[in-house]
Amino acid sequence: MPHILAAEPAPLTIDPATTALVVIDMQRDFLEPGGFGESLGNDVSLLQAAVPPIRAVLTAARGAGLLVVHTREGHKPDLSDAPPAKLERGEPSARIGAPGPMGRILIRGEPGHGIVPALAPMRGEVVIDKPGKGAFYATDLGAVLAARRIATLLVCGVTTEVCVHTTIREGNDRGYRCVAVGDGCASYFPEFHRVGLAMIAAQGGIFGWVASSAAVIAALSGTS
Ligand code: C5J
Repeated sequence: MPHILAAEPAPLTIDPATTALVVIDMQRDFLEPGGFGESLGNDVSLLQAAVPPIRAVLTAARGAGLLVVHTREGHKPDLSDAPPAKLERGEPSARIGAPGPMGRILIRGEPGHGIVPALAPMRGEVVIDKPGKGAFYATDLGAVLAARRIATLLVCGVTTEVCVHTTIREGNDRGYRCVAVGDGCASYFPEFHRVGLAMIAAQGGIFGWVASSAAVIAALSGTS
């Protein structure tokens, strides 16, 4: 049954049957103390703040029978799916494929590439390994969503201005109604998080909508 979701710039109707929750890159290397993100000098507590809201939205989404998709950013161990322009960037010791505190940086199968235990995918949930920032690029996400006739994406995860934003832009261009779950997104840069969300809902919702985790949970439980 469709429900009204309170959101910016305006409320929208969501139907659980055609809505997916997409959790972007909640990976140990980005979030955990002692991981790659922290080794670069970032305050990972800023990203950790998104875990409880995402956990609550995951529970509500599972309860409402939504398609749940988790993504992980990373590359094959031989780096054959990583373009030179992505490999060349940063200090050599902090580049993709270099040894990091939790294994090779952004390499599939390494400990740091895994999703944080609090948000571990459940059996049957889709896990998309993506080599880019957007979840549609070089993945079968589009086919997965089409098979379920999904029209609306509830998007959360990290980081707001990079992989969440790119995925919402990709989804918007593909015709999906994209809703960023604001407090379920986070960035190492608070101003990028704030402005990133504002950009989505600006100009009448130029890329989509922004809603709180509480509003999403209320809509999914039919109490909004
Ligand atoms: C993500 C990044 N997931 N910031 N990656 O946003 O490099």
